[in-house]
Amino acid sequence: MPVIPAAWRTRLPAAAVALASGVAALAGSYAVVGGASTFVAAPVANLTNTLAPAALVTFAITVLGDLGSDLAYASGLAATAALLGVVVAVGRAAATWAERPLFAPAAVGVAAGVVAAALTGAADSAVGAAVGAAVVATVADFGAGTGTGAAASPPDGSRRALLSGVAALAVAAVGVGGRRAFAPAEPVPTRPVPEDVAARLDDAAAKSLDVEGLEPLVSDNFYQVDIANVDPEPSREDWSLRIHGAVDAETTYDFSDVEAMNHDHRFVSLRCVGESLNGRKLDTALWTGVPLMDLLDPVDLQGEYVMLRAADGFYEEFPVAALEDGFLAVGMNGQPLPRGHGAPARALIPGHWGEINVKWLTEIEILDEPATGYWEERGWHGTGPVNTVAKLWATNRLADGRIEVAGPAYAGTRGIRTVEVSTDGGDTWTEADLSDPLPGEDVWRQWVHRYEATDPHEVVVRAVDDTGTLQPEDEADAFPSGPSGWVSESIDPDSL
Ligand SMILES: Nc1nc2c(c(=O)[nH]1)N[C@H]1C(S)=C(S)[C@@H](COP(=O)(O)O)O[C@H]1N2
Ligand SMILES: [Mo]
Repeated sequence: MPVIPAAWRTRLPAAAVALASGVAALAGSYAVVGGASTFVAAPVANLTNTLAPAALVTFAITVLGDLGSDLAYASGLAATAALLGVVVAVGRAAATWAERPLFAPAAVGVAAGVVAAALTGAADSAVGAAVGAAVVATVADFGAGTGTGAAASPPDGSRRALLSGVAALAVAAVGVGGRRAFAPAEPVPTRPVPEDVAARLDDAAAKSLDVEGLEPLVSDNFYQVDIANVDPEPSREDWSLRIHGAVDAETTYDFSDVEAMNHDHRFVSLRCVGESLNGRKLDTALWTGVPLMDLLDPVDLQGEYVMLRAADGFYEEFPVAALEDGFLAVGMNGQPLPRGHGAPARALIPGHWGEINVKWLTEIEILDEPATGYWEERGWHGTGPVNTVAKLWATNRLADGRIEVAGPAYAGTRGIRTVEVSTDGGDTWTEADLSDPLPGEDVWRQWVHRYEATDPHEVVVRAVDDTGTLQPEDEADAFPSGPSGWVSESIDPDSL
């Protein structure tokens, strides 16, 4: 058996008590504010994301996918619990040093509360953290019947550690469980959909191909990609958009300025450069907002480049020309823009990879020289136009015995001209049927192909964009410039 040094043996239980109090502080904050940006773990978790080495982040995105984001958040939570544990230990040490052991739980609570307040700037979140930490400290001290703090002897120490662990679990169960049960994660404001929006959504529903398992033309589950584990939530009242840099007249708009302008509705698809070739980070919505040029014309742009900045600390740079057809979206599918998609306002830059469609937009800075965006600093090249892709998302056996394959196809502002399908591994090709186009310059279409087959075979699919260019066959991973190649799938008719 490995020998644990005596000094460690006495300190380990104290560290366990501190960590348990840290976990309880986390749970206490969550009980009060939930997944809001004032949750005590939010600033720490978001900072660890930003500081993580580029190679690790790329691995998490391209290999782990959603599990990667979950692990990132889990490590952010752990880092916050550890930080609060250290703070709590300092609070307890202060009580011990002042020879006031009975005050230790209060000192622990105050220490956790002060740090939570400093991290989040929110009193309610801080009180939750303070109460959580103090409860565990109280149980550990008085439950173990010692109250002698960090100097407790090993047997007492182990009992205290055990008690505090149980108490932390109880606080976590009550805090997180209670929150989940009584306050739904994010109440979705459902407003009546305006008639002109409803008519467009009906049109999209009617044009969606009737294929089992294929998402409709307006996505019912729009993907989300965030640098933050906990998204910001600037209110409409607090939000403003500052346009500055190489401009003649620096200007700041607030939300009522935007609301007073003429609104448009646009079908726009978004695709993430970090997705896999046949992945699901490609979706379409009907967005409501104002053309960016309505905001930018009075400002008189002088530079060649632009940096968009956001409330979560995200920033992306690209040539100013791409702003010309850009859009500031404040609504999505007839509802106010949801928090996860950038409320109250996000940029939509037609035909470009998702990453420059900056959410929670707060600043447009015009630059004379090129600069480097958040993802480009981490090695990605995702500020340009999207690659053309045809995806295979649905494979069905029809009642008449035929096989049906279908999916979306997208080529940004180049548009989709045709989609070709091969059912013999790429030797011969047939044109697929396409959904009727939705109005819009930057929107996907759906394709479907139905055929007869009895033997196992390989289906390959490829799109031709509306300039007549065939989707390139060369295979490339998502990193750094987006996935490339033709989607293919082995199909065994007997197993359908
Ligand atoms: N402020 C901000 N904007 C952002 C991001 C972000 O993390 N923060 N992610 C970008 C990326 S990588 C993509 S693919 C799109 C995704 O938009 P969605 O989450 O609405 O689907 O938003 C982009 N805009
Ligand atoms: Mo992305």
